[in-house]
Amino acid sequence: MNSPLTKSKFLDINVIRQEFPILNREVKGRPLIYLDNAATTQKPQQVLDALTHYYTNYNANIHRGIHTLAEEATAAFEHTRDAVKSFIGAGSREEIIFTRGTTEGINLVAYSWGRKNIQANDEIIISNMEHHSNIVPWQLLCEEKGAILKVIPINENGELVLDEYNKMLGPKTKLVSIVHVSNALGTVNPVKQMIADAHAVGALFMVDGAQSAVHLDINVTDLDCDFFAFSAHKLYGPTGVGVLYGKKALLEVMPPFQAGGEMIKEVTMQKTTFNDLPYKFEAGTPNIADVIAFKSAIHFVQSIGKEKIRRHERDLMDYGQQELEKIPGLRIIGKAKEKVSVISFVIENAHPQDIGILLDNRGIAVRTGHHCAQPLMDHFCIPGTARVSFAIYNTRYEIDELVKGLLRVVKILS
Ligand code: 7TS
Repeated sequence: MNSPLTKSKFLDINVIRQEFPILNREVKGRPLIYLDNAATTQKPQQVLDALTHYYTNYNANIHRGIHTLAEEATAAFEHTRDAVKSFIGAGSREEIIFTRGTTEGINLVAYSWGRKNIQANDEIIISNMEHHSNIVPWQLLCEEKGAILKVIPINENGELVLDEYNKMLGPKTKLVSIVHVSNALGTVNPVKQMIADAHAVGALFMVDGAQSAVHLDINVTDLDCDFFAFSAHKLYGPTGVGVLYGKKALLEVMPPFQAGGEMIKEVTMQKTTFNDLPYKFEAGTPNIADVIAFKSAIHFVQSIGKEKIRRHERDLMDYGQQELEKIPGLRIIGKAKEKVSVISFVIENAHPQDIGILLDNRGIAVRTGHHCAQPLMDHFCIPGTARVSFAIYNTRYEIDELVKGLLRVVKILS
C-alpha cells in the first residue's frame, strides 16, 4: 500500500495514517476511505492513549478533592485550558469555557448574553449559510424578545453578499453571528472585516468556528471577535467537548447559563454568589477525560503545523474538484474563491442518499443530505448534496477511488 498513498507533495501521509488505527479497518470488504471529516474527524493514537491513561491512572473528580488523583486530574484538565488559550490566541485562560461542543457554546451566548441584553425590535444578523446550530438559538431568542432576525444573502458561488450585510448594519444591530467556514460549502467568510464593521455600529460579533478551528490559524485577539465557539471532535479530539471563547469583560457581567455545583462561590438558602470565570459557566462535573485528551489532539495538530495541513488539504480539494468535474452530470455546489476542504455536489438523476449508499458499498464514507443547513439548500433549490470533506490523512489515491465509485453511481442511477 506504500505507493498510491504517499502521493502528497508536502507530507509523508503514510506516517500520519499510521497514527490512526481506525484507518486500518475494512468496510464492506474494502479498506475504509473516510471522507466525512466535516462531520467528525478520526482520532490519532495519542488521543486514544490519553483517554485510557486518565481512566487507568488518575480518574477523579476535579477542583474539589485534595487527594493525589484529584490533584493530578485537575492539573491535566487545566493544562488543556492553557493549550486552548494559546491555540486560539486568547488573552487569558478565564476566557476559555469548556462546553459540550459548538452547539452548546452558541446556546450559552444566546441564553446568557442574549436574554439579558436583547430587547424588542433589536436586530440580530446571521447568514443564509449557517448551520442550524447558529440559526435556531437566535430564532428562539428573537421570538421570546420580539427582536428581529436578519439574514445575509449569498451569491451563486456560495459567498456572502457583503454589500447587503453592510446595509443591514445599523444602530438596532446588537449581535452578528456568522459561520467562519461553511460546513456544507467550504466557503471561508471574511470575518475579520465583518467584525470590524459590526463593531463600528456598536454590535457584538460571534464566530461559529466549528469548521474553521481545524483548518485555519485562529487568533481571537487579532480577529477581535466577542465570542468564538468550536468543537474538539472536528479537530482530531474526542466528542462531547467544545470551547466557548468570550471576551472577559463580557463574560464577567453575563449571568450563568446552567446552575449547580462548581459554578457557585457560596450558597445559602437565601442567596447564591457565583464562582469566578471560567467556572461560573462550567456547572456540574465536566467531561474530564475528554477535555484532558483534547490537549493531545491540539498537540497532534501543532506538531504537524496548520500551514502544512492546509497545503495538503488544498491539494486534495483542488485535485478532487478537477477530477469530480469530469464526471458526467455532476455539479459542484459552492465555488467560493476562498474555500477549504469541502466539496459538495449533486449528480443529475441521482438522489444524494443513493450516492451515499452506493459509495458505502465500496467502503467510502461521505455525508449526504442537507448538512443541517436547510435554508442554504433551499437557496440552491436542492434537497441536499453529497459532501466529501478532507483531513490530513486523506490521499489522492482515495479521491481516485471516490471517482471510480461515482462513475459507477452514474452508470447505475442515470
Ligand atoms: N456549526 C457548524 C458550522 C458545523 O459544521 C457544526 C457541525 C456545528 C455548528 C455543530 O457542531 P457540534 O459539534 O455542536 O455538533 N457540523 C456537522 C456536519 O457538517 N456534519 O455533521 C455535523
